[in-house]
Amino acid sequence: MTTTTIATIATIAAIATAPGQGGVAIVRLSGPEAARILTEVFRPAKQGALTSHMLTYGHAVDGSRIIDECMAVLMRAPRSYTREDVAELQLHGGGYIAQQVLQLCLAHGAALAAPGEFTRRAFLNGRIDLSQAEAVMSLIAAQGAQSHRAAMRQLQGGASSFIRKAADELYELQAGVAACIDYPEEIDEAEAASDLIPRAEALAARIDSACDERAARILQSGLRVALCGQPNVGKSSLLNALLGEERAIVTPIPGTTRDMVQGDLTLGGSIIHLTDTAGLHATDDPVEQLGVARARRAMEEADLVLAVFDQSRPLDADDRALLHDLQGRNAAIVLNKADLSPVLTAADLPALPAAPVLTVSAADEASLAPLKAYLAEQAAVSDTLALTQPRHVEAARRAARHLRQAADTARTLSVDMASIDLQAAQLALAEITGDEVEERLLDRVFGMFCVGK
Ligand SMILES: Nc1nc2c(ncn2[C@@H]2O[C@H](COP(=O)(O)OP(=O)(O)OP(=O)(O)O)[C@@H](O)[C@H]2O)c(=O)[nH]1
Ligand SMILES: [Mg+2]
Repeated sequence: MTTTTIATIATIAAIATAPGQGGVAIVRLSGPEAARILTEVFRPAKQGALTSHMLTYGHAVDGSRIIDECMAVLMRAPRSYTREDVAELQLHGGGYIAQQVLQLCLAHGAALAAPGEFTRRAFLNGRIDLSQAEAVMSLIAAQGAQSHRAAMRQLQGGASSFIRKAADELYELQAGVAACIDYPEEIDEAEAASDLIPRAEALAARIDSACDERAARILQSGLRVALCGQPNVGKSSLLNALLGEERAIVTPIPGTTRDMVQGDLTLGGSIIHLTDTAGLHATDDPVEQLGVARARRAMEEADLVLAVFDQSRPLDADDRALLHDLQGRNAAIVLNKADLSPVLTAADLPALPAAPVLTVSAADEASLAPLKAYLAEQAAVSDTLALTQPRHVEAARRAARHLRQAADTARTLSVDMASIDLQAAQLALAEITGDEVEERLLDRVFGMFCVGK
């Protein structure tokens, strides 16, 4: 006789709201014991069973001791976030009460939820696919309208439908290859290759065109902008003026900023991460040298370099060296101190076709409008982008590479050998929606969530 062990699903619990004081704190439960545990820790004001999906007034209790006056809701499976029974207690905000109620739930048999475990269950129970689960995390992390829109599109299945369409097409290619392998006397190899090659290449091109690493990164973490230039040109003053606060120290002494000073602002619904850096110049001071090395690193890592010059001074050798460094980078030239009489103008600068010249005065807020408009434009990402997560873009690029490899294999070796590349492409696409995932990938994705979601 064989014995089967049925893995019992734990009922998980966590505080779903952010730590700290607030109007409301929510303790959430999910799993087969959620309803029972709720009845242990919640006493409705009116006697009677809790109705599913109905908010009920009552008290959080530990036996006869009242912990809080609260609201509770039970959402019976499958009409819940996780598709399991879910219960929530809406308590008064503040860590102490929520912690007490959570401990009570644990004492009544719940297990503490891991980060992202509620959403992981929603995924495992088929309510959402992996890309939608990640969209939940992006929604929570969204700091501006642009990343919010992208996350919403993804949650509504934007990425999934693009990937599923590509996967369907790929299945057709795979079916063609399988037929060629199964019926070699009926299907001509050369004919099959001439069908497969252009279709695999076209699909690879379509997938590639949906991939924009820069856009995915900007949506995820904003546009990284480095303010660079010689000492005293007004980099820190510009940082402060753009942020609208005195974040960095400003003095007439060259070499004031030594470390990087950072701040975020929202322009046109996008997040801009500004980094003010130490003035670039040759120095014997070891502290300044470290600052200059950091400034160079910030320049390397930036999506956009704002090269700041003092337009009341003529261009010197160090300025020319900076202009030279800008070649091949995404950069703009900012001529600062426009309120002083101009010595340096756009005409004195060597031609840098890709770098616009913007004249501003950190001392005059209105003069910053064109610079702000330029930053907003740089951070804008198309609203029609199908893939908006770096993980998805990476997997899609991999799928496209395998497809091109399949075309090559069909051209140089044989159609049946190409089936290996097609299968690899299919697996890469399935990673995005989570149709084919390893436990490790799930751990990585859901490990980035907060506890309680
Ligand atoms: N007139 C005028 N003065 C400015 C302007 N911007 C900055 N300054 C002055 O220029 C001096 C240097 O400004 P900072 O912002 O500290 O310059 P920085 O580029 O950060 O200098 P370092 O930190 O030394 O690299 C200060 O005295 C500022 O008040 C401007 O637009 N007009
Ligand atoms: Mg400074």
